[in-house]
Amino acid sequence: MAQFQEVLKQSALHPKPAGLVLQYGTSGFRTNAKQLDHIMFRMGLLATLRSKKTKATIGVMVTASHNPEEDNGVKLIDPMGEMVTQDWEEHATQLANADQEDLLTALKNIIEKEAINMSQEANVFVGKDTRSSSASLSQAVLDGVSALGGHSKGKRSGYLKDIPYMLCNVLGPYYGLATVEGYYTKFCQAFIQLTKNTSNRTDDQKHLCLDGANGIGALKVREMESHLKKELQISLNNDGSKGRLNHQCGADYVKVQQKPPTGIKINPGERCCSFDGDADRIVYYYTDSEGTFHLLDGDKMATLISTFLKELLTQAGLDLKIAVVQTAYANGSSTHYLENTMKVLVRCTKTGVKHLHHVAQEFDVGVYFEANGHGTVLFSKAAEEKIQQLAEDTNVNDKRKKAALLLRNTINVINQTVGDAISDMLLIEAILAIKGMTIQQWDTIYTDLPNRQLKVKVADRRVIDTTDAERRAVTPAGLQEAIDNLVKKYRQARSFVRPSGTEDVVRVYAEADTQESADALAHEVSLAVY
Ligand code: NG1
Ligand code: ZN
Repeated sequence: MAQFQEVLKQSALHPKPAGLVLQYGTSGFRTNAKQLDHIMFRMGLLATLRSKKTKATIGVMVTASHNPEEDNGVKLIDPMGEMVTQDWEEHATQLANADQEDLLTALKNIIEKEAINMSQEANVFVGKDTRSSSASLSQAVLDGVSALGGHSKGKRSGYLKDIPYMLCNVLGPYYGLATVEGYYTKFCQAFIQLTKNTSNRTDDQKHLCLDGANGIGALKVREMESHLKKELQISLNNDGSKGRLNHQCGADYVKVQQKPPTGIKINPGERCCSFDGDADRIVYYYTDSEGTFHLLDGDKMATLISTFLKELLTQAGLDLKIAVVQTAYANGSSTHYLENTMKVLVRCTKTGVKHLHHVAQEFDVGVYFEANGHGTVLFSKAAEEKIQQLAEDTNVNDKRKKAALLLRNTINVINQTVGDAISDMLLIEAILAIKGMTIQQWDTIYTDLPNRQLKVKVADRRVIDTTDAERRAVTPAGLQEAIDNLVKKYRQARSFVRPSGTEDVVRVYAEADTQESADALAHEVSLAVY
């Protein structure tokens, strides 16, 4: 077929380096940008097939999130903003690793296995972050799409040049609003509605210090600012005009280093937050009058949000099941507080937002966050309908009505398709405004247990297999027993190990009653991993 001839011709311009093997992991393909040209072309091909199969638009995001500037990556997004299924992750790995001369065979295998009708039209939406390699790599995706006769959506021969990948998030439920303007309007209007009668909010609370990690989120916040009508005044640092992406800044740096981004002057008590490079993670922080740094991570956000929603559901008299979904990395104090003080159902699942998203879908209201600041809230269709009905009901008392209206606007400020730092920021800002709460007051809801995360390089990280949402190691034999014995030596201690899904390392996590104990336990456990 002529189509396949074109694939052959184009693929010669995007050759695969001999011997290179890459795996489609938690975050798609991610490695040094120099190794990714053929992968991008092939993911353009695969996205076109996926679009033909689903008869819907597929998103391709070119980004390596919080990784350094020299890396890049790519992941495919299904029509509702979700990650592609396991089967298609395997197709991606196979297509990526096929030798140049076997590419057509690998492609035809997928077409056959998935019974794809090749005459079906295909649409692919390509987005990219601000890395210097992203322009040519996203062009390689587009070459793949056009080689198989797919259409790519957007401006200028279909290339969404300056629209960030995060807009792929609005491809799904908010399809009608899948433009930059639509995105700003929807979220900012909801924010303004939520904060408009907040008598407890001081002018000070309208000010927020933001570290944009020199990434795409910074550019978008600049464009969005006017829509906020001064209801939120953002002083934007690391806006991409000088510094390098994620370099000594950004959510990952702040979380892992437990310190503010380099070069930003923070006044004591000032409320600050950092996005990661592709703006799907956010963490908050402040320094106190003694200069001590305080981090408010994904667990603190999940706690604030779920407490707020639970209170509103109670006030509205709505019997909806709410749960918080966490991973093994959630601080033990947050889980304890949610279960014992807030009496909220908590579920623990494997690392990676797709797992959290999946579990959150089981509830009327599912709040999910990874400790690193990646998360959102999901509302079931039935829950949204009940809230909507109550908000429109003229026969309910003022208290219930007010709660229902707040819930409705809260739904509108949330990007339910996937974690989105801008929407999460507006949600947190709105809750703090409504509660008249300072960042210090939010921080003292519970006190984090001191913790430490380490990376260990091993010959083959896959020898470690885990169970119980990654909290226990099944193999190699004896490892879990060794960890259990080490944990017994410390108070309020917990530790686990798991192979990373995005880096060639084993991650060690430990928490205990003091920082010294957490550090010592993490160190001892990492020695047991060797
Ligand atoms: P791995 O490398 O599997 O630990 C990391 C993060 C995840 C998730 C993914 C995708 C930690 C401990 N792990 O996964 O939470 O965000 O990257 O970016 O933060
Ligand atoms: Zn990210």
